[in-house]
Amino acid sequence: MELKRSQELFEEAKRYLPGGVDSPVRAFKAVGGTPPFITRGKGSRIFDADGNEYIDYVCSWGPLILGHSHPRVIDAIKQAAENGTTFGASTELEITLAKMVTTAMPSIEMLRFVSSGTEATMSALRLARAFTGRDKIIKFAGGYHGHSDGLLVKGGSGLATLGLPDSPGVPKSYTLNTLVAPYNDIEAVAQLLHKYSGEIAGVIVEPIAANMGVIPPQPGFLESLRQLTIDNDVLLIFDEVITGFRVAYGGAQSVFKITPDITCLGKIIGGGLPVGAYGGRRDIMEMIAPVGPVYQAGTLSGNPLAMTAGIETLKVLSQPGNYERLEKTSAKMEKGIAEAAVSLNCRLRISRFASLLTVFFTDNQLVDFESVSGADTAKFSWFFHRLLENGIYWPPSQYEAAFISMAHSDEDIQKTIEIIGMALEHLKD
Ligand code: KE4
Repeated sequence: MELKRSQELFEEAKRYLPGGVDSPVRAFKAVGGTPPFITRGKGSRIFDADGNEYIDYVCSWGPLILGHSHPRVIDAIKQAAENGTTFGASTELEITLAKMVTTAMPSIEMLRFVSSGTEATMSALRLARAFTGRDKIIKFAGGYHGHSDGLLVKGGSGLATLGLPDSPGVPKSYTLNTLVAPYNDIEAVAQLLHKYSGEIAGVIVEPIAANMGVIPPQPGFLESLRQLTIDNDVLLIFDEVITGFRVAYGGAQSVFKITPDITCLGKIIGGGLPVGAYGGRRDIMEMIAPVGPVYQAGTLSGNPLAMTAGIETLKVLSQPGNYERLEKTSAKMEKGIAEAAVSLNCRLRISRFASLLTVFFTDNQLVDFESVSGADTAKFSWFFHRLLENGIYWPPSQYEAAFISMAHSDEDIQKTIEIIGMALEHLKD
């Protein structure tokens, strides 16, 4: 796989951008090598500056559940752009997308659009603290909720990838109010709620963890979390930036039939353009300015192009049969990898929830960040590069999810399984 042009671009980019990237996980630091510079994407494929073609399982880290450059999304954006790109004033588009989101997720009676998942969770925490009058928040080790100061504690995603569970530059005082429990450990949450009774504003959780690799909730974990937060008068915040409209049209909350107090969204609702959102009970949301005293604002919040891309994406997604087809494709992928691993006597764990999937090079029971931290990241890096050089663009980190889209064909999946089988051939024990 020739990467000459990408290498040139990477070297030039490093002069202007830290690590040559605008988001750390793109730099391939954990897996080494040169990250391909992408020029275009179409359906399940992306193409790099050297003309190489890849089947893409990063899908921009989740937004592109329809695949790249879906014709309806592109046409809608083109038309909207003819009318202008941003007004700094309200548009009907925001109402249209808000209606679609609140219909899909009835726990969200009212919401505010922002421009990233980070803004969504940061604002949700401020709101929870204001609503309850309390300062402390519980998060889970390996949970990643964007890069706002108070949440950069035992974070997953790029923090775990780079071995930076916390980050310099975050004052100790900020993190004193961030309590951490192991994912799936309801007893630990109960102990924190007891120890800090009356001090905790909320619990923020990825209902299906996807930033330490994919770790589904153990049976009863989310239900117990909901009951504990009700019993302790603490808000439950579902971070559905990844799972929203991914695992079902109604998100994880519709799968587990749990009503959070606040939900954070991003990725898919922007259809590939920058969008985040936080929303929930009306009595909580009406604390947000200008109705209430909690301030939050954004120049490009509710951007007309981003709203248009999100609307078109949800219109396509809401058509019957889509999620059933995506489930079949994803199950075929999981089955193919599992069969290859067994036939090659390769010790690995495949963790999948709907179209989110991670191949872990460990045989630990995968329940929390500690259990995934023992995965063999050297094996993962080797696996990653064997796939990349054979035209499979897999997430460049053991602590990320692979995203399967509605654009991935049976042929794509079959080809991917064959190439994974070839890679595992060299990794068998
Ligand atoms: P953004 O600020 O990156 O739009 O969203 C932050 C965020 C919040 N909550 C969850 C559950 C998330 O997964 C994310 C961001 N996801 C990572 C991938 N695991 C984004 C990729 C990146 O950082 O480049």
